[in-house]
Amino acid sequence: MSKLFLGLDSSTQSLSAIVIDYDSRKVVYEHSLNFDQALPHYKTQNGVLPNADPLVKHSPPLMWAEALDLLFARMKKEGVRLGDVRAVSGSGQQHGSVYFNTRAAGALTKLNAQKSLVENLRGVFSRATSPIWMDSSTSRECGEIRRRLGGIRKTAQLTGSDAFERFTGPQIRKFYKTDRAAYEKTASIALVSSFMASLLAGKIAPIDHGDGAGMNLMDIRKKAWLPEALAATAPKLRAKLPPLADSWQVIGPVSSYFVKKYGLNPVARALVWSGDNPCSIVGLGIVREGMTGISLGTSDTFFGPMARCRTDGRGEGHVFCSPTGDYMTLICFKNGSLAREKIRNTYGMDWNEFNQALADTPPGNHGGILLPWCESEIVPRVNVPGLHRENLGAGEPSANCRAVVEAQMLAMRLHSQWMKVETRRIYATGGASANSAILQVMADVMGCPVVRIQVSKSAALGAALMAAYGWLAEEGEKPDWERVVSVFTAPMAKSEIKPNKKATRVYEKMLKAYAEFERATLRRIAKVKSIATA
Ligand code: XUL
Repeated sequence: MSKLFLGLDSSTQSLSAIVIDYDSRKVVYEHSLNFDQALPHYKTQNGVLPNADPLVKHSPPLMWAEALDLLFARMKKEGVRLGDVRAVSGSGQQHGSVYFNTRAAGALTKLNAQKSLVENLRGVFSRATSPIWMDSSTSRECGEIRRRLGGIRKTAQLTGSDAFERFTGPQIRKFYKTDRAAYEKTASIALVSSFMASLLAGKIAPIDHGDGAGMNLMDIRKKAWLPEALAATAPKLRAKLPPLADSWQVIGPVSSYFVKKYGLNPVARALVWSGDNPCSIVGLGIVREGMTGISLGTSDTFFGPMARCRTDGRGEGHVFCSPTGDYMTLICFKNGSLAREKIRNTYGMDWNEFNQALADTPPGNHGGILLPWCESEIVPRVNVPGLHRENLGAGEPSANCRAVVEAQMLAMRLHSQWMKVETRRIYATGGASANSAILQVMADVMGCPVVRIQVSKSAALGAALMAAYGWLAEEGEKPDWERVVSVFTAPMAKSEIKPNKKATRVYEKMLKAYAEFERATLRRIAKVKSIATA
């Protein structure tokens, strides 16, 4: 019997599945189900319920459960060998929370295969909808929690991140403040990941350390619930939280619901799930300190493992636990493709002309710097959008194209220094990673080689690999992360882009000038703002 492992990914807009055959080292099945299209009766837009308040973003947990039934039904119909699946794990959009009442635990253990999951789950929620990561309605609660914990630096030091609107703790606090009766009726709070794992395991699942770190509730070093954070959030919270667990921990056999209904093997193991970012680093094969992932999308994200826990004193970057047992960072720069496209469009160029502009200008841009904060920026925190130039005129098209890319790469280098990790190889992914001219600037600024990796569904693949790891560990095989992931990720690493040593020396000097200009600009913005509000 082949060793198949199933990885699921419950994301904002869809539920995806990947099945891997561990011995033949192949992905044997891939499928995605879009919530809006497959389940239109929930009336979501891009997976989110419409709301009059633009800051409020909720989704219905029953939609995620119904999607799970639908996806299993499709896999069965399409002849996926579900009986050969040894273990199932999954990935969930981070931070979103599900609120169970006292009936939930009993209902989960007695899931009836004659009924649908939706029918089985009727009456088990103390809150009908789930706030998700796109919700930004909790600024007041963030302030309250941050103050109780001793400020930005301290909050980040204790929980891995400053208090952020989308994080679960501030969301729970808002629920407690605005609907105390429903909060009182809440017996158990789950993340999207642990909610889905609970369905598969037929019991309330633990929250894993990776996703747990995105709550502002977990002691990032001890990997345990942090009493001060719980007290700062809501009363009697400890009793409503499940235990924490390693990301690859086996919960137990899969629920008989999935055995009877879809033909899963009764000995198949249900694992703890994690968040999409922790799962993705496994799916991309980034499992050792020194490997860094950079995703170039609408926003650019920088993520990489850290063997030791360090936190960002400015509270801009996040620290989560990596499924491998190390730590990982996630630093999100909002003005990614957003800014590259804005500058390109300003000068009426297409991508070929943009790349030619990079070729026509020297590394270091003769000292020309552009801070491309076309929209408010997350790292560094900038609330007033604007373009800021030094030694650079707005009438120099080519130099401005180089300046936007150099600034983005210098900002990544500067704002990841707190990690104290030496990047030895960068794994570039996301839409703009197809552009070799941009990757060359990345290699030169970071002073290390860059490889492009194209992994579709990296979170679901990561989950399947975590299922394999957890199953092998339970079998007593002492699996090694690098070996487990290499099978699926190494062949996808295409030709390497090497740094140009001379250019790297130029950027080492330029980093100081960039940092100084950024600091001066932030000071100027703060001053203008304080005069305006005085
Ligand atoms: C991470 C974050 C998002 C979500 C949705 O902090 O908010 O990446 O995990 O993908």
